[in-house]
Amino acid sequence: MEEKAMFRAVIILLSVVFPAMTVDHSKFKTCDQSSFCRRNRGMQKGMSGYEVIQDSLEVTDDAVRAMLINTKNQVEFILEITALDKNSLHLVINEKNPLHPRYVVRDALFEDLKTIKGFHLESKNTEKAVVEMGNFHPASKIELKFKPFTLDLYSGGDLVISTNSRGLFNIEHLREKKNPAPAVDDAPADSEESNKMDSDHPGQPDEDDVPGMWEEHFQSHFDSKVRGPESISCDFSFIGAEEVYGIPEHADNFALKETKSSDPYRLYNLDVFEYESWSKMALYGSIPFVVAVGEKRSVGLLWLNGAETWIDVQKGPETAVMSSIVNLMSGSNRRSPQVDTHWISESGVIDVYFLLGPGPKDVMSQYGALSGNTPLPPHFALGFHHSRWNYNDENDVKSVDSRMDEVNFPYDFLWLDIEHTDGKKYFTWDAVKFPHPKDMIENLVSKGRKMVTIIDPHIKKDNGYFVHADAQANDLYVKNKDGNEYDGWCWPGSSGYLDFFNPKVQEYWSQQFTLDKYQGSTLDLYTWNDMNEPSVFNGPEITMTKDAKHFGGWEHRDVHNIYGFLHVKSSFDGHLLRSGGKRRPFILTRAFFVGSQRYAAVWTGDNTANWDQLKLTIPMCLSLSISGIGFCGADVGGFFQNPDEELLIRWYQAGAFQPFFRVHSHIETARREPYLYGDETRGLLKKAVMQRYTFMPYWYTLFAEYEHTGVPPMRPLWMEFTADGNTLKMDDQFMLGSALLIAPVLDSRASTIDIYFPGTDAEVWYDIDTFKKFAKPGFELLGVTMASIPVYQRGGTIVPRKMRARRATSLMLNDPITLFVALDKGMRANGTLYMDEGDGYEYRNGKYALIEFSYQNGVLNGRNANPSGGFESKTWLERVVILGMKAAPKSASIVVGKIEEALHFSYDIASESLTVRKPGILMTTSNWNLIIG
Ligand code: NBV
Repeated sequence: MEEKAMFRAVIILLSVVFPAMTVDHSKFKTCDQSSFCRRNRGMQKGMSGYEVIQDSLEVTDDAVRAMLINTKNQVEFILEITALDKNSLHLVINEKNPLHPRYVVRDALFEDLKTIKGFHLESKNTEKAVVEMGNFHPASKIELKFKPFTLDLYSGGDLVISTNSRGLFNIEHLREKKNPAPAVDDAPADSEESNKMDSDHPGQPDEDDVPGMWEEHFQSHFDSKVRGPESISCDFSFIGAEEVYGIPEHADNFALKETKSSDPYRLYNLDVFEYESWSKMALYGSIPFVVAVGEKRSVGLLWLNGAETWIDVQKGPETAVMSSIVNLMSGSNRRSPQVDTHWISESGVIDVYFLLGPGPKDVMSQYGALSGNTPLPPHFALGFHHSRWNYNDENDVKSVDSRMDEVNFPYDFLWLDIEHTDGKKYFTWDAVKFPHPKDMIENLVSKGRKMVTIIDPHIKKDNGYFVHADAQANDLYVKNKDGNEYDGWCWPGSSGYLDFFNPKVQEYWSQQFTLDKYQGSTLDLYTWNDMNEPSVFNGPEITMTKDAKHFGGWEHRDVHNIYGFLHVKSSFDGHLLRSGGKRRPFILTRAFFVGSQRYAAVWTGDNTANWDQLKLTIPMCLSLSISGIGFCGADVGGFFQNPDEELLIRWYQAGAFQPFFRVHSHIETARREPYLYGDETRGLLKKAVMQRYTFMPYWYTLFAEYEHTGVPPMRPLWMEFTADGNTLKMDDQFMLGSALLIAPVLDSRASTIDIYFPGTDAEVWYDIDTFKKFAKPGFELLGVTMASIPVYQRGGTIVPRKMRARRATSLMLNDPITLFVALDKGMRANGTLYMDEGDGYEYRNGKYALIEFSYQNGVLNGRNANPSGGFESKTWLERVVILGMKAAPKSASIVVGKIEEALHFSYDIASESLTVRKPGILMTTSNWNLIIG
């Protein structure tokens, strides 16, 4: 088919698949339409009937082991608990003698997980065993109750997580199909009947003949479940928790809502067209991880499973049961808060990590230790990106680039969407539109900029396409249930899907990025992995059929949520391969799973240009951030539809303070490059981007710290102000590191904004533009104009910035620094600045500078904490601005060793700010003092 005709066909197909240009709910399953969810959600409390076989209990220095039995059918299970460094426990429960092996997630977690010893049996009677974990801080205890099986975790004497206390634990053991065939879930497609599907009689999980167990229909799609039922489920209660957060990706509030009168939250990587605001529907990625936050402590729970998963959340009445026990034990009358969760997955084993905190930042570093931290991105990736579907040809690219320069609008990356390829064959270029890709890229690079091309995982079944030919010759495609090549419909038409579960495929894919293979590419061309849920236009729920087969014989059902993870892992490896490990990869992905942060940044997919979806950028990115994926962002301006100028300005302003900052939009939207707007609007857009650029040293320092600590740059307020309960439900403000409070304007025609200053009376905040001081915690109604980006620096912090305007961040690497020293009420402040070459891995050999700043008693000290690292930089200290200075000083001087030099300064009484000019020292100077006399 000719390309234009093909494109029209795809659009027609899409309009059939998605008729009303809004989410067509009938295309996506509810819990009731997913037989395993229906079965498990239908369980009544206390029904599960699993017991610990007392004599089987074995406690050694390094593990707790026991056998469980399902008393209803006598099937046995093995339970094992081990401990990981940094206060984490690992619980695995698997069938003792499964008919076939059950899928255990590999790859997702960090390779070097270290278990630690220290279990000790404290006591055992006929009801329970108590095991101490002395090596945890605070000391922890495990209480294993026998009948029914319950696992309670205590930390520092408090019950913090209870497993199966509501009796919803269940593992459907693998079994032979009975003869005659059990009832088939064969309600007619699309009928009301099919939507009801026995919801009045959900059936009990240990019965063998429940509809939907052995095969299932959804619309015109048939799922042959040759292995029959194999779902797992378990309840976990978080005692003392006020709120629970995480399990991205949903376009919903940050604090998880109760699901009593709705469907559970769903984790199933899906390409949802025009996704709705404030919805629990599954979106492109899945991280089955929650953080439970309470007044006293925070804990985390990772349910490591790559299959379709549903999670119920409940607070309130259930609380009474557990809290009354706790209160009885503690003698307290106060009802302690509690959040109950119920997790249901279609297959796999119970594979759970409990992260015992006790603080939210501890949970972040525990999760980072488990799933890996985000590696420091190349410096320029933190700049401003401009994209659209599509820039049409090389002339278009050239013109966009030069028109940005004509109006002096800074940017770092230009992106090319699917139309740049030869007929949607990735790793190729349209020969007419992009005949000289290397020259095109070089032209951008000469301005200090970079380029990205999109590389999707579906492969056009075209015999002339080398990837397809290689895939067929080397057996690299996913198979259907009969063992033939799986065929799905995507952008190129009939497509094969590479089986990234096959190590051979991972290797093959990586090799395609090498410069000799990817013709027209250079080391300055980066990668965007889209459609990797995987998106299959004619598949059930727009994705791959669950009975498709992967390497090792696993069904797609077992691994669906991991597919995109392995796609980006292979792309990341490809980037490393092409540069011989010398340059840092930069990849953007839409689908994700536990650990994707090790390889890629994530954006929130195809949002829409409206105010709700601007608001959603904050909770969606916070959910990703606390689930390991701190390098996140949303399409600025909205992907679908055209934002008016006000919305676009506000979106730039919010996006400028979110980690991944990219404008992107649908092929049918009007162009929105900043030079197309009048002076006023363009000026405001530019101001937002310039603000971003001035904070580059701070962003880069935050990302450098992130690689080590796992604490994300974009943070919920409660991560910094744990004791402030008012922050728990906050969706419209966030912290950038521990120094900046960001409260973007998110409402149309706003003339005021109600800002919440968190913490106690001890805090003081400074407006970063006017230096106005706010010294009282609580809400404050402040006036805003279209130019306002409400950002406040916390007293007690020092933030490094670069105040000179440049057309790209790569040109700013050696620019001088301005330090903003925001004094706390005790007239003190601290901060850091991390610097390295901006790319490559020499920093891992120590070639970096880490400057630690502290201000007290009128002296600002700077010291390079890594003076022997060998990192040289031309960056010098241009200015120091001290906020909260009550009176003008008499003198200012800089002292290095024995040399003291007087400096010019000016004091502004209205804003109580002191500006000291040109201290002039190199930032890498090992030790210096700036003395305010
Ligand atoms: O490749 C085209 C688009 C892309 O622009 C967008 O960012 C992705 O999320 N892609 C989805 C496919 C089609 C969307 C309707």
